[in-house]
Amino acid sequence: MKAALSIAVACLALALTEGSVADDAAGRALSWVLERQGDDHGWATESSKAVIAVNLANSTALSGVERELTSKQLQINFLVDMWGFQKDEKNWGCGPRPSNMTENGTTTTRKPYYICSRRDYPLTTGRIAEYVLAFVSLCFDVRSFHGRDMTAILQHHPGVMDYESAFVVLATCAAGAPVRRRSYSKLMTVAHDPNDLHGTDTLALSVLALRCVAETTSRSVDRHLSGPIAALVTRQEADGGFGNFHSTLLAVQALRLEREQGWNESAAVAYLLSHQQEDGSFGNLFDTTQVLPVLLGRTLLNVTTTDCHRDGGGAEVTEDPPTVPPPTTTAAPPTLINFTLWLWVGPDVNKTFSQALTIPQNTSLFDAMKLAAERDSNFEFSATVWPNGHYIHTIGGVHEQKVGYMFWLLYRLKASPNVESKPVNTQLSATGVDDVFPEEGEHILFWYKKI
Ligand code: B12
Repeated sequence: MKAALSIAVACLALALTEGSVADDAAGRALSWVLERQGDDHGWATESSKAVIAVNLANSTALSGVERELTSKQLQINFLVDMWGFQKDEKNWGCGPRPSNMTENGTTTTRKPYYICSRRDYPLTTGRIAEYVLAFVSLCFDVRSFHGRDMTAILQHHPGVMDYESAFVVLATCAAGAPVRRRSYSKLMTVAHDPNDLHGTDTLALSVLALRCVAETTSRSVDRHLSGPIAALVTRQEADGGFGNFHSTLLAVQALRLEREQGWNESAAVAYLLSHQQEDGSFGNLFDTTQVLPVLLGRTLLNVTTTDCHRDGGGAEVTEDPPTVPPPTTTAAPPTLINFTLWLWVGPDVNKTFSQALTIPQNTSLFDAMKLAAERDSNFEFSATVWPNGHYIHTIGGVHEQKVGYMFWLLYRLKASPNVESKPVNTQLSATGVDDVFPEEGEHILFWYKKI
């Protein structure tokens, strides 16, 4: 009995320690996010993500005038997005445009090797859903927003990707609007058989969305959740994560909400915490805003429980910004590495192109692709700029087709790709072109295929 008691006390102490470590980590992450708020009181393209994160982390962090100004800026962002207003390009971090070059008295227009524009940061269904969640977290009536019902806009654009469909159900439900039976029935199928690519993310978000529907719309949905939850549990890996950082933070939210026992929560939280940097961030605003609420035990569904009426409480924010070590500079000449960039077009690989490239070590794939595009027009590409970096939608004139589920997918391979034994999902890169740094002898493949 005594032994059992001391084990229980030890467990409680461990849980409290784990809790306070996560709280401390969240406090530092919150300070980091708040420090990045712009003079216009927004966070540029990441405003809705940041508003959701800050409101879920600490309902008084945005209070009084600060809260009013942040809400105003978010409304402006949304309305500007809705009206397709062309904002000043330099605010959107875009790359080179076609430029005029004069040589020996002759002016030629230099073709851009890649293009991105404000128009290329489209207001997708997922982003509208994210705006809805942000406004709900600020206690706006999204069903009567400047004369429009934002949830009706969502229901009319349910999204093509399964992840988007889950986001639409989640946001509509969180906004207290009726969710169509057709929409959540589709999710029940998705949750039982998620597509392999990004399957964990889609599964976890579907569980969150269906939980909301079960609580508000149809109790019968409850009995369809046990299969997907069990499937999610099996995706936890030895390192505590669920494949990668993003999948893990979604899986943790879903399993916590379900009060599921059969998984190792501490290991999952430790996995997330291992990604925290010295400055309190998790590398960038995208990742930091996504993980912040999770460290405090919140889920996206908590947007409905923020305390919108408590004013003037003052932000409980750590004031001292952590010191960032100055970057070290090395004068040594860069080490060069050789790798091969491959393009495969079509599920049956109707066309292939390859190019051997020599680049300084630690050059991003994005920069290497610009070099490849300058040398060979088959490698010219266009990218959109999302909060998490560049997303490649077109290469060599071949555009992605959302409706046909044809996309450019990125693989990292140890040897040349072989049409007889095509690459598999485990060889997909876990990050996009900005965060892939080709290594000596590597083969990197962009394959245009159906997912
Ligand atoms: C749907 C989706 C896709 C679709 C995109 C379809 C489309 N054109 O809209 C498909 C299946 C094609 C796809 C492809 C890839 N994806 Co993806 N995708 C997602 C997913 C499941 C949902 C995104 C979403 O709708 N979010 C909601 C909206 C509101 O947020 P958003 O930021 O505005 O979302 C947009 C961007 O995220 C963009 N997008 C989607 N994938 C990627 C990947 C990168 C690197 C970038 C910069 C942008 C981007 O499309 C979204 C809008 O449709 C997320 C999962 C997640 N947890 O976020 C992964 C995710 C964003 N994808 C990821 C990855 C790694 C990829 C690939 C690199 C995989 C690969 N090896 O090929 C490729 C991109 C290659 C390329 N061409 O540049 C990672 C990004 C990791 C990171 N460090 O940033 C995520 C987080 C999945 C994960 N758990 O790891 N993806």
